[in-house]
Amino acid sequence: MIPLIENAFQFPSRIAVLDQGQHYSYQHLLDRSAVIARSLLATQRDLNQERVAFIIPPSFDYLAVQWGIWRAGGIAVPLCTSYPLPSLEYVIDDTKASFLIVAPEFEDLLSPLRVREDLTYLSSKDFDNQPSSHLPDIDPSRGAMILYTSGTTSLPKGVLSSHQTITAQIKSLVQAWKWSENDHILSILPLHHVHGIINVNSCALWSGAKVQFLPQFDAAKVFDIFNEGKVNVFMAVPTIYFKLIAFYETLSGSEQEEIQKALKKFRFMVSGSAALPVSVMEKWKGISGHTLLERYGMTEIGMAISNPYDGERRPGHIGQALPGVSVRVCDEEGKEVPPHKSGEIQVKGDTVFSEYWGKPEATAKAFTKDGWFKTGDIAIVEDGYFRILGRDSVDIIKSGGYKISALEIEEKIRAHEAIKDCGVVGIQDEEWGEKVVAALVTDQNIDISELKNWLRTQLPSYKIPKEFVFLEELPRNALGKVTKNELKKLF
Ligand code: MLC
Ligand code: AMP
Repeated sequence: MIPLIENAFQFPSRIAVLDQGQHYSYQHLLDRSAVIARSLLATQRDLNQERVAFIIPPSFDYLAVQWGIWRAGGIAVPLCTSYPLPSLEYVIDDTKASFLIVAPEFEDLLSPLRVREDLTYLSSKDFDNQPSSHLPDIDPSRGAMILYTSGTTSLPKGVLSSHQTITAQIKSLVQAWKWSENDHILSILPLHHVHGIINVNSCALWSGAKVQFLPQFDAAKVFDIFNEGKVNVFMAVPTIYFKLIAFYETLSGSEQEEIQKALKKFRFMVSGSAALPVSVMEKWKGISGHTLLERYGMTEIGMAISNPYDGERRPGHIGQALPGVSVRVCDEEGKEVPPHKSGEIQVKGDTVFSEYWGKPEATAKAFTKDGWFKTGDIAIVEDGYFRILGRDSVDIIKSGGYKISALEIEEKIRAHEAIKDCGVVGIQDEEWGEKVVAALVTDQNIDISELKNWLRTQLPSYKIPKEFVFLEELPRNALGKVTKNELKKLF
């Protein structure tokens, strides 16, 4: 039994999704996902946790495929729609996916994979009615989804979560944030990460609420939809609020007034995935009348800490542990520290992932002996509110809500024939939170725009450094390690 899908049978006639002007009921989603599940199964009784990779823009089709994979007993592997082919192939190979489902707009990009014999290539529009047959009974402890996250290793790791884990993540948020069937959320975030998948879509669908899609963020379109007066819940990363504010400030007085009126009617608005600058929080309050609810999470744990729905939402703080989640702060020896002392956030509970896919050593290293997940985020508790102070690694960069590994980018840049060495760091930036920048060592004349174009064939564009400096050599300490804090000062 997959709790999220079982739940949907309670409200078949309610509208689940609004997409490109079309309305889809929960029954429609259940029917379409059953068609997809039966097509995937063909002659098998159960996909038995085979991995099914799919590349589909945020849409009704995305949800129907995600649910279809689950109902067939597969593990869903959503692919990032802005990845170039090598990054997509890495995920497909690492998960050893046996199916790849491709939306029409990605056919050209993915067509080189059609010839692969280890991969059944399917078009997302090709599923048709199969003779009705029983769908497998799925034990919730089975694997449900693998999401890729960058870390302190150069290659991204797959985070495996079970249906049980996903259910616990959803239930915790539905309770804490008082979701109901009267809610209507705008879904604008990419759907290969927990923020969009769990917090936005899955919480809404669990509650019998409505999900309205806007497949690509666009500030003008977001405000147009808000002005229609139907959306009452919004969740985004700080960069999106920054961009919305910047656009709002270009509008005329009457346009601003219309937006203000629409926003005041919202039930609540959330910011997360990166630190919310107090200035953004205050400006947004001035526009919308809402104090953004800031919360903290991670691909491996879903959401762990949140400012209260009803109580004080404290600027610069992330709040308290969410229902069903245990959180502690530990020093370097692994000993829990008292309030007002900083340490690493560690998390335990049913909301925590199962394993890094195919990486038992990395999984073991990520947990303490007594089963707490080590987030690598450093925090302090002040008057009952957690406040993030930083991270234990300079090689992890958060830009516009995306986690980026400096090591992955360095490795790609070093593969360029003209580059002898390079160092990548994240520097503070108002818009992006952190901005990716690179120091290059070369004895040739390099055209930066050519280098960037070459990198675009290797990496998604959001990982490409936005600034470069040239150095004779990288700053290193006595042990020969690049001193990244010195590098940051150069930008
Ligand atoms: C886009 N660009 C970025 C970027 N996004 N650069 C750095 N960081 C980013 N995040 C660059 C593109 O490469 C492009 O560069 C230019 O900006 C315009 O691209 P775009 O696609 O038109 O940008 P836009 O649509 O404005 O995207 C910005 C954004 C997007 C903020 C909407 O980045 C986004 O959706 N971020 C959300 C990520 C997310 O969901 N994270 C949750 C992770 S889960 P060029 O050079 O080509 O012009 C998690 C756990 C938790 O963190 O707690 O939630
Ligand atoms: P990801 O691996 O993409 O899931 O990103 C998770 C990371 O995002 C966390 O480990 C934090 O570093 C960061 N993060 C998420 N929410 C917040 C927040 N509210 N404030 C600061 N950092 C956050």
